[in-house]
Amino acid sequence: MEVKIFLSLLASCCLAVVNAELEGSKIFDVTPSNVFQQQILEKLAQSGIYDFFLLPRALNITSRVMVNPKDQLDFDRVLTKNSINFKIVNEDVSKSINLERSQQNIMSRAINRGISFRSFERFEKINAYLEELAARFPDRVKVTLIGKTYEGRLMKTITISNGDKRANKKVIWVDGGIHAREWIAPAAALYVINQLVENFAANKDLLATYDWVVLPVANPDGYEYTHTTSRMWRKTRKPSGNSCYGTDPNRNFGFHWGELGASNLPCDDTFRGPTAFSEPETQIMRNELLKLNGRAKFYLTIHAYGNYLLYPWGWTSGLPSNVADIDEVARAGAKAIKMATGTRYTVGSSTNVLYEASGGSDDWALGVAGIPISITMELPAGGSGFNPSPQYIDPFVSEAWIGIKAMAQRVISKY
Ligand code: 0X9
Ligand code: ZN
Repeated sequence: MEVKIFLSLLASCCLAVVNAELEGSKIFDVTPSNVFQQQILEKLAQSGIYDFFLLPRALNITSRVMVNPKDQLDFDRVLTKNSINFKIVNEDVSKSINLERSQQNIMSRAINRGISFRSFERFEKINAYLEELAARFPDRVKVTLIGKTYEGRLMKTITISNGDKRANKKVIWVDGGIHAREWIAPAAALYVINQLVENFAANKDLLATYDWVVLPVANPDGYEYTHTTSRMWRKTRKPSGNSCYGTDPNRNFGFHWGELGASNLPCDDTFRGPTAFSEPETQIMRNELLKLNGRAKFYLTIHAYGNYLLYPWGWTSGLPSNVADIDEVARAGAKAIKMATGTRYTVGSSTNVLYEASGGSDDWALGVAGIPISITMELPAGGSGFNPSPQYIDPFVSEAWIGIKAMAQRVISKY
């Protein structure tokens, strides 16, 4: 009994810590219907005051933004004054996050061994799962310590093969969790691992001529911070000046670094960092991808959200010379998902279908590492918030896997 009381006190204390800053925050869907309204939304997005989950990108396209209680009056005024269409899709973000946490707690208590796709796993448990697979399937699985994060967490990749030990096989690289709060991304990367290793017989064709290297959590410090302290954190955690923390890893890669769509202000969510590759986490990714030395043919980075299959470039509206090949792979993914579940994905270059954002890992993978097929997969959002609630992890990640398999098959048959 006493233990129960203690546990519930502990839960209420920590929920409050995680969500205090989000109490009363609302999420708005806003849709500009003329150029003037779109410019206003772009200004609001650039102001750094509001947390745009989906940035404004075109007329009649809805963007989603979280607004703190202290800014709501002003925000409301701007929308009303300019007759901008909006809908409040979440009246109090802290309440949905509390709900997510209690569902998380229930599920993770129910499952104490291995990983599950019924709750979002913590970083240590994800690493433990990788090691467990290496111990259970030593012929087909290798775990590599690739470096340490700013806060000292161990970043590990898992290399999955069919056990034939042929050196220098071609490689498919998958990473998830470059952005801390996009919890569904590490879950999807884990599902890729789970299927390739534990469901090997069904997927062995994907491993016949290729090895897969998966980095399930590319920004572990940020990921843990979203679990312990601030659910909507996006960046890494190294102090970056002005008493602000973190760099947006997806603005920190060294290809057209610091150009459009990347902030130079340390407190902004899209801060590009003081220099290209200023962050240990992006350096580690760069080094690993370069070590593959031309073997990697497909770079896939998983994000959330918006149902997009994006490809370079994100720094210009121009297109890479092999755009037809990349587009074909991305469309194969979108088509497979559409046929399986009916979910629609938008396919196109980042700049042309989403927005300009330079310093992304996908642009660097193609532009510098020379990986011919480079794609950012933005998984769907859940409900009114950022991520699906835990009961939807399984359907979301298995749907993503259908698209990933189709893209991989296309790459394997072409290269
Ligand atoms: O803005 C981003 O970094 C990605 N969207 S997200 O909502 N997950 O933050 C899109 C990145 C697309 N790629 C490039 N712009 N290079
Ligand atoms: Zn992202």
